Amino acid sequence: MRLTLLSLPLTVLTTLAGLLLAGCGRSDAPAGKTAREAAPVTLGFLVKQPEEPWFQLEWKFAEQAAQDLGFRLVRIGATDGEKVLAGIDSLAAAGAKGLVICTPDTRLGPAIAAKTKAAGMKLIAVDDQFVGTDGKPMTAVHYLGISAAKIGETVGQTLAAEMKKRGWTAADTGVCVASFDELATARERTDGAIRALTAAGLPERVFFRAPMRTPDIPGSFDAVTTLLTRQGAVRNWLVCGFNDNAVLGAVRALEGAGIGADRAVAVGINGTDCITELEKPRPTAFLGSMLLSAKEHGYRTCEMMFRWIRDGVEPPLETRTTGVLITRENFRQVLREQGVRE
Ligand code: FCA
Repeated sequence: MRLTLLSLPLTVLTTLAGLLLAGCGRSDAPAGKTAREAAPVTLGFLVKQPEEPWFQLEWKFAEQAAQDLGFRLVRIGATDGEKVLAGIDSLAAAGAKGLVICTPDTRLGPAIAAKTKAAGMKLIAVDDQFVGTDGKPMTAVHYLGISAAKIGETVGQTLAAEMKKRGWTAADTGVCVASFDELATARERTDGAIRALTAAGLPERVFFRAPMRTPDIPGSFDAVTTLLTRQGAVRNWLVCGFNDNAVLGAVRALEGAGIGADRAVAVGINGTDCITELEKPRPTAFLGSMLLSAKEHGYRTCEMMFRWIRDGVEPPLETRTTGVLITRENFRQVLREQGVRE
């Protein structure tokens, strides 16, 4: 259903969203007006990888906010710059007042900021912070993202603890880093993991980077396959990456090289894209993941945007969220508690 909707033109989506919401009660209508009389606010929520469970969950929680607060939500999946700019044009034509966006390319930041400003739309970047023409983060644009370094460090500490538990040593262990350095939040995560593993006593020579060409499972699979053909002498592997897919691609590449759960241990980030992996009856090398809060990223960003538009309450310029480790032992319960799963 969601994918079918994605392929529809934006105007159709907007109409559909309007129809769907028309019947919903709106407890947040301005005083003196019923929900039906008040012109509903339209907000756009654009994501870079609509097929990734993480982004589908952000949308799910954004929709919850739309229902609770009574605004219209237009979901846009935009995998490249052209689609982003076309999406903003369509939103402007639909009279949208705000955009929450995880852009496919953070260097589009200045263009996105200019275009939304010209259309009178407020803007919040989510997950991936915009980068200015000077290569620095655009801190003047409101942003909600994860505490990337801290979360990466927890990944590293978890891997170090597991290595100790298994009695592996620096002499027989390598660290595979499925990296995607062109994205700042990705680089901060893997740098954090490397820092923690270094602090746990691993020397520089045991770290091996596998730079991903694309930020998805095939991108990681290819990069790690190449790494493994070069480093065939390494006995055991610790694996980190910037998100679940980066780590899953690495785990599949290790399996392809005949290295399974007895010789490899991997920890992801997102916690939303690895659920089927954790459900597999036989444990793979994928030990667990840092579960991020899709609700904070999807619901809270929309709530901030809505209050900003309706009540003039400007959100903080920067908000950072945390993560919690899920493993085979606790993932069902934690996912239920966080509203990710029934
Ligand atoms: C980035 C990643 C996503 C998710 C998000 C919080 O956008 O690509 O998978 O980790 O940050």
